[in-house]
Amino acid sequence: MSETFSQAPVMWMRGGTSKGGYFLKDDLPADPAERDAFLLGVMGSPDPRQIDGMGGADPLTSKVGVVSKSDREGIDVEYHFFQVFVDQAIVSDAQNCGNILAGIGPFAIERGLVAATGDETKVTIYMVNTDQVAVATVQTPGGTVTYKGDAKIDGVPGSHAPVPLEFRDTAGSMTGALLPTGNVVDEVNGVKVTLIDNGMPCVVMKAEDLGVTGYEDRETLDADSALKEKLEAIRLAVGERMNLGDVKDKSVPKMFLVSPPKNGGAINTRSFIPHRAHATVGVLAAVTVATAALLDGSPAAEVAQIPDGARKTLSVEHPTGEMSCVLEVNEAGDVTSAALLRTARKLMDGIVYV
Ligand code: NQM
Repeated sequence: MSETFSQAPVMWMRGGTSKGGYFLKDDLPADPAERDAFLLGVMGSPDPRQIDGMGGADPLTSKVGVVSKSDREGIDVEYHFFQVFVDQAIVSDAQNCGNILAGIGPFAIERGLVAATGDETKVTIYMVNTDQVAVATVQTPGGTVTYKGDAKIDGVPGSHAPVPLEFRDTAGSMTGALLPTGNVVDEVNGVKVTLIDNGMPCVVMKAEDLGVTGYEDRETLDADSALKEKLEAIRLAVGERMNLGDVKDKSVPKMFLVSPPKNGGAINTRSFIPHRAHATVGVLAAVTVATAALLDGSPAAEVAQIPDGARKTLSVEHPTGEMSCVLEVNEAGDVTSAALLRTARKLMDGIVYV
């Protein structure tokens, strides 16, 4: 831990179904090693309970967004996401996070990096992790960010101001190609998988091929060590093939078990991020699994119900509800854009100490 860097201004926010610290880049050490040591101290990692820090003892609440003004043309701010591991001394930017992204627009306006433009303010965000762009629409009645509103998302109690997110050209975000092996289906350890990245590197397979139904709750899946061993063996085997290198200490690829929808949606999911079962589903991960469901012959397509039309709303079912992804599909069948509804909420604004 750095002797010199021991405190920083931070806003703690819920972004979608995740929660974490939002920092201005200038408020953190420029040196990556010093920054990572500080962030570990902020969260209280490594420790399964994160008792000496702000982390919530769950990968979904041990997240950091670092924001700065951008000089790039047409871009307002830059967002660098960091996953602070709970029980290992690892801070990784080898993945993006679409849930924490939901708080970036409000944070940028609150910190004065972007001026509110009326009752709604569009914030164009360059996502450093994946070299891609997202547009968030923030409610700013009277020129001030509001978190109050009628929008509901599954996995978060109550209703809040809507923060619609739009993504374009997310294919190959970390792996260089939508299908990094060039195949819709690969076989790994006897299991048919789709290795795919439309914003988040994911391994998509049928739940039944792993010996589960895919309708288990998070706790049941988290307690299934035999399942987790099989998933980790597949994950480690595909890292290089997905152009992600050795993924032992990385939080990607995410592991998806899919099964037929049960509640009128397009597909049912249980995901692992990558070791704990997700309480809901990641944003870019949902876009990626929905994209997999559009690929003829894929395990996801075998179980999915796909709506007609070039603009498709695919409801991705998860352990506590669903997430609707609106996908635009071109004549070749490629997904050209994705839009989702999220909400966010400022929880506190102050100084964090390590
Ligand atoms: O896929 C969790 C989350 C995520 C990621 C994770 C996410 C995304 O739900 O864009 O949002 O995969 O670790 O916050």
